[in-house]
Amino acid sequence: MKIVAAEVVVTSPGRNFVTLKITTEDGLIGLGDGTLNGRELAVASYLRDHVVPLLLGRDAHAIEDTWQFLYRSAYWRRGPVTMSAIAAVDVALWDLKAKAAGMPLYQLLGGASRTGILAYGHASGRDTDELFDSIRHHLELGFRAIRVQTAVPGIDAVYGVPTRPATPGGRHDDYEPAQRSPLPAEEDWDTTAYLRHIPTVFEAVRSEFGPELPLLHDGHHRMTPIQAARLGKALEPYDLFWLEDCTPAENQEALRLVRQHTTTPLAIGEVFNSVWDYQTLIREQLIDYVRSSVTHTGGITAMRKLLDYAALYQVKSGIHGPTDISPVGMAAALHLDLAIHNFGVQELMPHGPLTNEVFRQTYTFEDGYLHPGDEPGLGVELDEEAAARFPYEPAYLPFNRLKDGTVHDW
Ligand code: KDG
Ligand code: MG
Repeated sequence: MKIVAAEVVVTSPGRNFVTLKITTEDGLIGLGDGTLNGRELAVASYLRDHVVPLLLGRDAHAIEDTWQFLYRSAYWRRGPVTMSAIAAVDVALWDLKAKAAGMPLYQLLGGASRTGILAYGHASGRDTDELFDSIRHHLELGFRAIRVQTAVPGIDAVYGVPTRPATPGGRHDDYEPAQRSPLPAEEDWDTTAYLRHIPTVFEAVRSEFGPELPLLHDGHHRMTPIQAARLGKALEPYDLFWLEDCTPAENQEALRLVRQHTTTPLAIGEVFNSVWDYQTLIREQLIDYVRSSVTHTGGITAMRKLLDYAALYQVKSGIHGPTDISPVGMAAALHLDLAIHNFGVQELMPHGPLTNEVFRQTYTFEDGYLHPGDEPGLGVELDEEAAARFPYEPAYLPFNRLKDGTVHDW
C-alpha cells in the first residue's frame, strides 16, 4: 500500500483546522488531524516542509515503523508541534489500514469493549440562573455527565464562561476560547476570589440537581499545589467526577502534595504530548484520569500505549475533546474509547455547522453516549471544495494577567 501523495489542508470553517490527507497508489485516502490551537501553521509547516517528503513511497501499512522513524529520526523529540505532526500521520495511516481491511478502526484496535461512549458536555453561566439553565439544556440534549464552569465575582473573563455567545444568535453557554484577532486577548485572574466562590457554586448545583448527576470541573492550570489541595478538599462534599488541571503539571511531583490532602478524583494532561509526561503521575497513582488528546500525543499508536500503561495502575481515560480537535481527531478518539478496557469518559464540545459541512462524520451522540459508527476507517470525509471556501484566519487563545499586571497561567 504505497503512499503516492500527502497534502496538508488548512481550513477555517468557524475555526482553524490542520488536516493531513494521505493517498495510496490504489486510491485510498487516509485523514489525520494536526490542529494545534493558536499555533496551527507551525504544524502545517512541520508536515509540509519536513514530513511529507519522507512519506512519499513508504508502505502505508508500516504504522509502528513510520511512527518510530518520525519520532527518532527527527532527533529533537516530543513537544506539541512535533507530536501533533506525528499524530496527523499516524491517524491517517490507521484510517488507511482500516479502510483497506474494510472495517471500522475500533475493530483493528481489538473490537468494541462497550456499546457506547459516555460523554460529558460543558455547562456554564455568568450567574446561578444562567448556569442552571445551561445544565438543564445539556440534560435535555441527553448528557449524563456535565462540566460546570462559572463566572467569579470580581473577575471580568473566566475560562469556560463566554461573555457573549460564540456565534451570532447562539446560546450564552456556547464557548470557543480561540479568538480571531491579530493579538491574543488579555483576561484577568484572581485565585483567591476563585477559591472562595467555586465551592458555593457546587453546593447550589448539588442542591438543585441532586446527588447523582456526575459533575466535572476544570481548574485550567491556575492553582499552586496547596491551593489545589484546598479546592479538592472543599469540593469533597459535592462528589465530583473529577477536578481537572488543578495545577500546571510540568512539575509532576506537585500532584503528590494535592493527592495527600484530597480524595476528589484528579484529571490532567490536555497539554501533555507524551507518555513521559505521565510517568510519575501514573506510576505513583497521583491522578485518576488521563486527559491527553490523540491529536497532540502522537496519534493512536502512542495513545494506545499510554492508556495501556495507565490501565496497569487503574488510571482511566478522559480524552480531550474540545472544538480545537477536528472531527478527524474526535473520530480517532472515539474508536480508541470504544476499544480500550480502561475507558473513563469522553469530552464532547460539539462542532458548529460550518465545521460539519467541511468534515462529514458518521459518529453519533444519542442518550448521552457517543459511537464512532461502522464505516470502514475513521468514518470522516473531508470536503475539499468546502474547505477551500474557508481560508485560514489568525486566531489566538487568550492569556491572563493578575491585578498587578503579572502574567498568569491561562
Ligand atoms: O485550546 C485550548 C482548549 O483546548 C482548552 O482550553 C480546552 O481546557 C479545555 C478543555 O478541558 O476542554
Ligand atoms: Mg481542560
